[in-house]
Amino acid sequence: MSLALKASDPAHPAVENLVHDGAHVFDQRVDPQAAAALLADIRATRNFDHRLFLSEAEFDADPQYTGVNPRPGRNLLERFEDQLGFVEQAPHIVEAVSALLGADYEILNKKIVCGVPQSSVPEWLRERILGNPVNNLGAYVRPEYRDITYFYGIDFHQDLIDYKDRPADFLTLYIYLHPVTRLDAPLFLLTGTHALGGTLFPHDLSRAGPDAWTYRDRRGGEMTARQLILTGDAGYAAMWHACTLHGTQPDAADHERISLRYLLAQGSGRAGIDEVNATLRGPLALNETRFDLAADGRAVIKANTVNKA
Ligand SMILES: O=C(O)CCC(=O)C(=O)O
Repeated sequence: MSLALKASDPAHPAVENLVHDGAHVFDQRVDPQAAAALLADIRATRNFDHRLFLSEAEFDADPQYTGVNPRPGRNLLERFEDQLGFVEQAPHIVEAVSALLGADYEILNKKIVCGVPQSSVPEWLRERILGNPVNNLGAYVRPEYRDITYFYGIDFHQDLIDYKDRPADFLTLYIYLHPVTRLDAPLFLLTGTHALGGTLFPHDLSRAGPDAWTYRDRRGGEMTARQLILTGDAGYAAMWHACTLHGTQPDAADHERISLRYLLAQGSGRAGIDEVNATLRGPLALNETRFDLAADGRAVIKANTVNKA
């Protein structure tokens, strides 16, 4: 579906920010009242507590590690399609995205993401997933609730991770539906890291100061990246390049964090993203994106960098 209203504008500040930082944080929020109304409707669909999860015995009877994310026909946002205009038709969002992706940009994917608080994760599960780099809890969630993605933190990654062989011609747009503080599993973003292009997950990162990391691409390239923690009020909006490293720590608050995540892809013509991608010093696409999983999708590498941030 195309949302675009305006012609591509390569001089837009979002293009400049994507070139330099690999990310753009909007000065202006999307309508916080519309965000609150949508949040209330999402919260009314289920209890965001231990009842989300299978029991240990149920899980062990038939472990399913893949196909556990929202998909067409099982995506709670489909039910709220007519409430999404506050994001999808917000003039400042449409303008910035059009400048980057062209007026005929497309929504590749949209979903609700929940940061699950520690108090909601059953103890048996917490023990099992301790130290995993990707704690997408979909495998352990009851099938009827897999219309949302649930995280208990995810290590620094590029959103290219889910798109083998696809060039980085898309952006992620993230919207907070309620205030997100340092305790609510805010996104940690490593600015400028898109510059090294696609690299394999888990990434080669080491601490370079209180808010800085050394990032190596395992091809001889290296840079120092500043860590930005995305905290903000209801309606906060930010977007980033498919090669920009970001992640979350487990939710340390006593309630869930609920956000909207859009993947938006380039339209048919040249646009700001081409200008951004021309500055990258590494590949725009990868034929393998990660080496942390066994063939059945189980995590075999236990390591996590963002939790040390
Ligand atoms: O919302 C989260 O906790 C993590 C989301 C994220 O990094 C992603 O969806 O790529």
